[in-house]
Amino acid sequence: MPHPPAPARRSLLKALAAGPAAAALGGLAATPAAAAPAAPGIVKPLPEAYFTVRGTNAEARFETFADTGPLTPADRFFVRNHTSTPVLDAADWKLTLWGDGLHGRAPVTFGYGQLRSLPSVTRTALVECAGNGRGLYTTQQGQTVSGTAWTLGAVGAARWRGVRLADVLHRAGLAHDAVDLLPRGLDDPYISGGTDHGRVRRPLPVAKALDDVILAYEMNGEPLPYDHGHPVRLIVPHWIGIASIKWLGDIEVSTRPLTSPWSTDWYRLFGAAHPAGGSAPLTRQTLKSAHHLPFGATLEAGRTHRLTGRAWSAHAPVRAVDVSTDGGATWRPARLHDGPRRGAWVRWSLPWRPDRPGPATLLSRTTDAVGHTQPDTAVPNTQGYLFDAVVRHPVTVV
Ligand SMILES: Nc1nc2c(c(=O)[nH]1)N[C@H]1C(S)=C(S)[C@@H](COP(=O)(O)O)O[C@H]1N2
Ligand SMILES: [Mo]
Repeated sequence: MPHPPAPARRSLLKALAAGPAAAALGGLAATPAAAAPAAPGIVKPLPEAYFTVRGTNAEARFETFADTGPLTPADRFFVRNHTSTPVLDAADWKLTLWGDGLHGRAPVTFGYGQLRSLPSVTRTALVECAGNGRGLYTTQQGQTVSGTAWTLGAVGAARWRGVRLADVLHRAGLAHDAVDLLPRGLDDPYISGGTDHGRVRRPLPVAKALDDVILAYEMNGEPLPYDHGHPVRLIVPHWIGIASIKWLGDIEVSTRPLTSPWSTDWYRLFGAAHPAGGSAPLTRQTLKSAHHLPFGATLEAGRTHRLTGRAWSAHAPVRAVDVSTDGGATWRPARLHDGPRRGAWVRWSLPWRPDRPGPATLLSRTTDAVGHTQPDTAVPNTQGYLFDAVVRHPVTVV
């Protein structure tokens, strides 16, 4: 059995509670929110106007994306932490590749400076948690599922700059018969239900790694923020968020298929509608759309409102968004404000003039260029992954 090398040295700066120091670090402009509520282990400020804290995680309030463009600013981006953000110093950081899938079979390391000196690539990609929308299995479909009850804000889009993982693998001497990688984070081991599951890690097939995966060191033109993986994280385009390992420390390279609890126990589909032992490990995200309105928003009768929102699909560019303002009885095509590009979301709008006061249900439905369309009901799974159904968005006309 190969043994992992010692973890890369980490610089344990003082734990930063969300406070004045953290505010200074995050560089956040003055916001309407009062004091930022602390989420255990998240460094950046989490103004209540922009975030809902859920355990060790922070969900973005989807409606507040109305004032953002195609990219989600780093200080507005959701955070999903299994434990807590490690504050790492790029100067001390190194990445170790090791395993029988390397020619030399000896570990190969890359320092931060070395990585920065390799040819860089920049691309826009969404990061979306596999559980985004999980809460709707319960609120919309009446099903009990385990996990963080996100609504729709466990997603964001950013412009990532970094090095192709393919380039690093080739420099490290990738063997032709390597099949799987196991990238692992430098955050603390994840302990749940009394079991130490070790550090966050999930197998990544070599084929995907060579295709479009990036070792990212910049987010929207700035060094990666602490909470989003500083100094280096993976970005695995179109795949569920867990694939994009933050605070990357080492990558096992193997000629045999690898597993971790993140591919065996979690991030697969279990339940009556799925194969007895569970589905294959999840890879691609699904498709969704949402309104830039809080649930229960009030809108004035007798006025024309400009409904806005966004739509996205991990399969293909968004081709159309249809919106219903009468609970699904009739539908109108929304106007799309961004060119169709896979891996980016599309902002949409539609005018609506409600005549009478009372409750109303708004719906939006994405169709992508290869014909996927959001179903009325998502097929349930016990851990509530990949919610894809049309969301029934309650509002009140006053
Ligand atoms: N090392 C490490 N990587 C991680 C995680 C983590 O807890 N530790 N969470 C994963 C999950 S489940 C998601 S959805 C994304 C979230 O990325 P973000 O916090 O930058 O939005 O990071 C992934 N990478
Ligand atoms: Mo996630």
